[in-house]
Amino acid sequence: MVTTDKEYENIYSGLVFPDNDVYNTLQQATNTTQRAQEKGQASVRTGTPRHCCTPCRLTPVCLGLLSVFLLAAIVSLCLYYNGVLPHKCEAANSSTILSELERLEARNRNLSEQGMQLRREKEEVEKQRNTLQKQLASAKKEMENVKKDNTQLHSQVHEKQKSIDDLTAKLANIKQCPRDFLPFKSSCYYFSHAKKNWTDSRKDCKARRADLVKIASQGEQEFLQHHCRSEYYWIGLTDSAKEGTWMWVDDSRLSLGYWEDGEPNNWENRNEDCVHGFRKEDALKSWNDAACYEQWFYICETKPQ
Ligand SMILES: [Ca+2]
Ligand SMILES: [Ca+2]
Repeated sequence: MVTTDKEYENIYSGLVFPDNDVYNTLQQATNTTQRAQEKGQASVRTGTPRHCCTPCRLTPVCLGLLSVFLLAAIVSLCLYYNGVLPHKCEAANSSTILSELERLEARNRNLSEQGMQLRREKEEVEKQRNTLQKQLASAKKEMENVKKDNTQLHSQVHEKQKSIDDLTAKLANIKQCPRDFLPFKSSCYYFSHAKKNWTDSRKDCKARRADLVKIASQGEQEFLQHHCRSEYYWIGLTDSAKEGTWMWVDDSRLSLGYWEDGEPNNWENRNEDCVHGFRKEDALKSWNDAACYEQWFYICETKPQ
């Protein structure tokens, strides 16, 4: 009897799906073939025609070849999964490690170059810093010298200013008498060259920024006597405000006079209210009261200007 379709289906299913029990299927097929051969021999013995058994003899051959192929496939798969794949994984891991190592080496080289660049920049910055420190030290030294010179200059300026102030003060004290005035001690004196009455004489003195002379000391009296050329000169003394009360032009009252003997006498009640002097030899006895309208020389007095 030939192999049934069900049995071939099992064989092909075992080839297509190796995970099934291939060996069981092959064994069933082998058993079936053996039973078929035994039946075929029986048929020969019983006179069954031979042309019906030719395909039956090819089937075991095919099944044997398939078994060999399957066995080779199974061995290859076992070798692949148990031997080749780990090697491939190790190779892949090694390749990844080498790649990572190369990447790290490249990064290390970059970092080294960056480090060298930073060191060079650091050296350059340190060099610039040292240069700036030297310049700063030089500038500080120069500034100190300038400050020292400035202090000395300030001291010199202060001394010069003090000298100028002293000279200015001295110059302020050195005042001169006006033109045509003669100095004596702290005053200046003008001896007129024209004769005027007492009132006009005083007006002329004021026009010269002065007034009729006030005689306050014996030395002043003697000085005036010396310069009077033996003439009469009006002085700034009068009792026109109150008879007998002699007042100076600065409204101070007479305390010490240098009158001639018998003067002031307001002679014959002629209203002698103004005083002239100096024609006498005795300087300390030269004043006389006279009428103010008389024409005499006059003496003006002022301070240095
Ligand atoms: Ca008088
Ligand atoms: Ca008189």
